[in-house]
Amino acid sequence: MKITDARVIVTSPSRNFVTLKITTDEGVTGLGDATLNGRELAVASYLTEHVVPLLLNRDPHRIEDTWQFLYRSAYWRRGPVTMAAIAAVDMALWDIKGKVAGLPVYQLLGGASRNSLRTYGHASGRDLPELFDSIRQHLDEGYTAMRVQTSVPGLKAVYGVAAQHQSTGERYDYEPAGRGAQPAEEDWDTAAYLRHVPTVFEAVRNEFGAELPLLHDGHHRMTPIQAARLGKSLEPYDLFWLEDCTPAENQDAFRLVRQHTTTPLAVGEVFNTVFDFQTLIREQLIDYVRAASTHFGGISPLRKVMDYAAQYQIKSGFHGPTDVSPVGLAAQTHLGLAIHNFGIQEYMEHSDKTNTVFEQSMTFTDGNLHPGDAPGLGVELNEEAAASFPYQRAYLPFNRLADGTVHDW
Ligand code: EZ4
Ligand code: CO
Repeated sequence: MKITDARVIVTSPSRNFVTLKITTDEGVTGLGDATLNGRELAVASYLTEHVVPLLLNRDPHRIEDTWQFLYRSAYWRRGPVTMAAIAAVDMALWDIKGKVAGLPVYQLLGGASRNSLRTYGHASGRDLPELFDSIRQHLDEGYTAMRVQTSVPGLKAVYGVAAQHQSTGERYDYEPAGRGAQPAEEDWDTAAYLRHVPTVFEAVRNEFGAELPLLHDGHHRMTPIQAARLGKSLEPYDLFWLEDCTPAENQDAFRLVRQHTTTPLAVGEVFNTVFDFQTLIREQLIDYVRAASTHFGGISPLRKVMDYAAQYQIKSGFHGPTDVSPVGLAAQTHLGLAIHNFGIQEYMEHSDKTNTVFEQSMTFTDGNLHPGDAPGLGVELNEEAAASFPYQRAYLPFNRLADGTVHDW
């Protein structure tokens, strides 16, 4: 079998997606997700200009060999653009292998280790009544675990609050990137945040009881000692995890956090390779791996990092925002079903427009995802629909402190 065609399709149904479509001489097609929020065209160009010419005439069955070839022959390794491009190739080849075998990809990864994947939804509110309504709405939709984000008194716009208006005036929905020529500027005050968050979780526990698993995302905004303090102050409310409490470019930072708190820690949505997790896993500084198949080089390396994590009783909590396309979400849903150390799957439902472009076999029932039993990944691209939603420039917001200093967003 040979690869005879590979094409990049950029489409923007509600938000931008970059998809690689590989075709073989036998007419089998495979899809891969290369979406990098706010930098989509860089990955599209990396693929079109430098990767697609290398794929032609290769054997699509040689997934590991192709991955190693693209990773090592570039000489300059890693980075989000390169790894999103390699991820798309990896996923598309798994998709093809599944279709040729007549099996869903999870069967090729060892078969199902569970019936379906528990997900968590995204509850948020500008104040407690709005947050409680959001939690109730998610419970009604079947979710059995919930990420909780709220506004902070004194701040105009805070990450993750669906009903809060962006400075551009648009609804600040789950997808934080705003279409336009410039990123939206938001404000931030860590001291105000640290004072406010524990009061929110106390109120949520009082209203909803002890059993509902609650998660929270710190979105890389704290220093290590601030993160340690937040973890400690949230201990009475028994979080499922505290995510991205501090940036992890310096993995050593997590030692300090870990010394101070038993709140479980999750990190890794912006990581590209296993090396980003090396110290964190070996020293058991985290509890959940947040990588996304799309930004981590695909299914193959994500499988490897999960096998490494398994030795330390660390579980998966793969990144599942809307900027992971239905193809990327399917890829990690197949993997999550197969691995033993699955933890939870983030699920941010895609828009109706997105679901018309990406036709999916995946099901969402009682808060649980299943990738379906269609051969391959179970996602097909409706190219006609995709073409009707051309790319639109969009950027993630950025933060400034009160004195004008740029702060982590
Ligand atoms: O803000 O993927 O846990 N989820 C997140 C995401 C990120 C977006 C950025 O594009 O932190 O919602
Ligand atoms: Co996050």
